[in-house]
Amino acid sequence: MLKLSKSLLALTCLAVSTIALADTTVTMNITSKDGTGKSAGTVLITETKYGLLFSPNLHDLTPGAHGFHIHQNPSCDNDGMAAGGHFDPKNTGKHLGPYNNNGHLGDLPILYVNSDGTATTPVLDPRLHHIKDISQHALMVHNAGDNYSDTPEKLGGGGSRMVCGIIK
Ligand SMILES: [Cu+2]
Ligand SMILES: [Zn+2]
Repeated sequence: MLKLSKSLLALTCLAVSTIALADTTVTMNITSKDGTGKSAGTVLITETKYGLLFSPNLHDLTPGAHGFHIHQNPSCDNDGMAAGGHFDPKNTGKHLGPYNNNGHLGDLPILYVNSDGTATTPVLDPRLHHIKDISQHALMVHNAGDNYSDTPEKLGGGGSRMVCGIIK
């Protein structure tokens, strides 16, 4: 009987490890000329059945809403500008946010920073499912917010690039 329950346990453990979904941790830094300024923490990206979940563990940010995107190039150099435009594999040329299939695939939900400068609330992008599809691109937090539109300002009005990391 003991032997049976042990093998049952082993079988259960095997099943659980087989269905475990992938995750990756992105190291984030304040942008600078060479791309790696002061450490700003990490963002854990997890594959869930609802889409990719981005769980920030960030600090030293300015409080409030910040534009949060995947940018095309795997570089944070030149104050984040080397990352290029928003990840847009379908070449839509449109910034429409995370709940619209006709725009940039790299448009993530807004990241909210607490009054103490930390960001800890996870956000989900329901259009993204596999980490491999976004690896070798940059993950970017902007200084300003994001209205998920190209008007009145292009790219949601996020302005300059505050924190950046490379998705491995
Ligand atoms: Cu951006
Ligand atoms: Zn965009």
